[in-house]
Amino acid sequence: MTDIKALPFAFPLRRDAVALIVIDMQRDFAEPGGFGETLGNDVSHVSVIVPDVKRLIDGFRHAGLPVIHTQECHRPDLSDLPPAKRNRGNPTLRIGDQGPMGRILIAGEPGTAILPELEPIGGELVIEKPGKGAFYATSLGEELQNRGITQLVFAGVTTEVCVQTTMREANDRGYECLIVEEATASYFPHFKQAALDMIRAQGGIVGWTAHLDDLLKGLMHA
Ligand code: TIU
Repeated sequence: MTDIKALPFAFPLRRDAVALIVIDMQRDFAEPGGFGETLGNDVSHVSVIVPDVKRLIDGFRHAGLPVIHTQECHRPDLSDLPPAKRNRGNPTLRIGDQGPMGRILIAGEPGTAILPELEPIGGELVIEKPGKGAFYATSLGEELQNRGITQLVFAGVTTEVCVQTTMREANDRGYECLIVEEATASYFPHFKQAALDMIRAQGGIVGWTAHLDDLLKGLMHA
């Protein structure tokens, strides 16, 4: 067990039980013309964290610890896309529409892919998810159980939407969850700050927050 400097108190990292989960670092959220931009967002808030997410992924890989990736996406026939999600927000392009990077948020389309800098490598689990939370309508819970994973370190986007939703799902399922501040982003910096504050409030009601350098230092001793 290695104590990681974190808030609201040290995180007891166990190398036999921990995995990194990188949420939705997809072109559709980080590049112009994708889903994030069709919702009216400034995607530069997402692209700026890519080097720090890469450092975190590399830290786990070098330590020989598992890395899991998620992708928010839907089937080409839209059978897993509720109208309530497709129609929300009156976007310029809806999920399933043809955009400059292919059909918006559809499995297999160029825009749906994970950013090339952060591409999964052989053997890493990739979970395609139709919801904001990664446990909903996916095999994630089963996959974690099969691997004996009980601690999740979170990175990815967006902090208050898919990351926080998944962290809350995991917390209710008994996982110990930690989010790395520099490796997550929101289109709204004040929402990122609020989400981090909410997660670690009340004695870590949802989980822990830590800085990237402290997590990486801990991984070297794990
Ligand atoms: N719009 C927004 O903030 N997020 C999403 O739609 N999905 C994720 O967070 N991945």
